[in-house]
Parts: sequence; C-alpha cells; structure tokens
Amino acid sequence: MDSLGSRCKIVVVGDTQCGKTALLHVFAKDCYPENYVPTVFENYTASFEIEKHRIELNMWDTSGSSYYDNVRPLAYPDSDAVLVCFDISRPETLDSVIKKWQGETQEFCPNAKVVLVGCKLDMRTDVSTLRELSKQRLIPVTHEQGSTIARQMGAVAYVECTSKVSENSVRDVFHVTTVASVQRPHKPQLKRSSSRRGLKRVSQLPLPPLPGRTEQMDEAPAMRKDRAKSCVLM
Ligand SMILES: Nc1nc2c(ncn2[C@@H]2O[C@H](COP(=O)(O)OP(=O)(O)OP(=O)(O)O)[C@@H](O)[C@H]2O)c(=O)[nH]1
Ligand SMILES: [Mg+2]
Repeated sequence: MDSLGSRCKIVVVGDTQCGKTALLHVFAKDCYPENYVPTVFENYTASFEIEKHRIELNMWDTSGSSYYDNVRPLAYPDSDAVLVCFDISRPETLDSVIKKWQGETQEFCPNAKVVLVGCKLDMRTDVSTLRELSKQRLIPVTHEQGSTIARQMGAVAYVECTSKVSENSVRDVFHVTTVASVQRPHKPQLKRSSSRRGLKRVSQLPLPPLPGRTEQMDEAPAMRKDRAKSCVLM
C-alpha cells in the first residue's frame, strides 16, 4: 500500500496455463478468454471502494513458463499481495506451488500477503477431466488439499474460483486479497455497497467475506453451492 493506503499492487503467479490471465481478464475486463495466449508481462487496473476510500488495484500478470524465471522477479518489488495460482484439474500445478512458487515469492516479496488460488473450479466435476486423471490414478485437487497447502505456506486465505463459469467467484478472489492487503490490527469491519463493471471497478466489501455469504444469481445452482465453501481464511 502507498502512504495514503489507496493503492494496492497485486502480482499473479503460478504454472503456465493454470488460469492467471483468464482470472485477470474476467475481473478487470469483464471478458473470458477462450483461447490461450501465453503471457510475458501484462498490467491491469481496477478499483475497490472500502468505507468510502477508493483503493486502486494495480495487478501484474506474469508468465508461468520457466523460460521467464529470470525476468518474472521484475514484477515482485513493492507488491502488497501475491496470488499464487494453480489449476484444480492438474494436481501437478499444486505440487509446483510448494516446489517453486512458495520459494520464489518468499525470496522476492517476503512481506506481501499471499493468497492461494485454485483456478478452474468448474473442471473438478468435468467428466473428461476425471476420466483422464483416473488413467493416471489421480483425481482433481480437493478443497481440503488446497487449504492444507495454503496453511502450510502461510497464506492469508485459500480461494477457489472459475473464470469460465462464475464472475462472482473471481470477484471473491480480489475481494479477499484487497481486504487482506488493507487490513490493519483493530480496524473496524468493512462493508460492501455496490459494484460496477469495466476497467474501473468500484465496490465496497463485506467482512467477514466468506464462507457462507449471500450468493448471487448469475451462476448455476451447483456452482453457488460450491462457492459457499470456496474460500477459507487462514
Ligand atoms: N475450464 C476452464 N478453463 C479455464 C479457466 N480459466 C482459464 N481457462 C483456460 O485455460 C487456458 C489457460 O488460461 P490462461 O489464463 O491463459 O493461463 P495462464 O496461467 O495465464 O498461462 P501463462 O500465461 O502461460 O502463464 C485458456 O485456454 C483458458 O481459456 C476456467 O476457470 N475454467
Ligand atoms: Mg497468462
């Protein structure tokens, strides 16, 4: 946060194709990219209003490719929060969280709040994904596995989302992250009023945010049920 507490820098990391760019596109641009375009670096802006204070979010999208391991650290300085992402349908991407992303974020931004994000929640019940994984005697990452790793790595929260199916689940990720970034000891709780779409998103945020918060109507019932347990604060 800057000295006025009005800016928040969020860096998004995780294995390649785990869903980082889709997450940022849905949140900041209101569009879900069906086609995969590899990232090098990309910046996004949005804003939240918390108790009448507007917080500008400066979000850095990075490449998950090891080819960029030497340039990715350029994104880390002065970050308030790091979203460490993995793909729920690819268990090896959660392994990488421990093997690679935890160490890298600790090394380059030890003071940033870490939120572990399980992307592609919709794929947990996808029949062809389940079939493919079962051939290797695997299953998609469970909620419990994700929250256990989040706890192990000292994350402030574990959140699951699907950029493809639920914009609300994506909003929850940034909601939790922003609140964690601005939180000071003994601060009064924060409240959400309204939100608006587009590059400049303005919303006021509820605390405690999750789990079991009011669900909204633009999701399939199964997804609403999933959202009720999709975030765990550590
Ligand atoms: N089913 C499903 N597919 C998703 C979701 N999010 C992203 N994808 C798809 O997964 C692929 C990779 O997504 P990206 O967001 O580009 O991946 P990335 O993590 O930015 O990858 P790099 O830029 O290489 O690091 C794309 O084809 C997306 O359409 C999701 O929530 N559900
Ligand atoms: Mg990308």
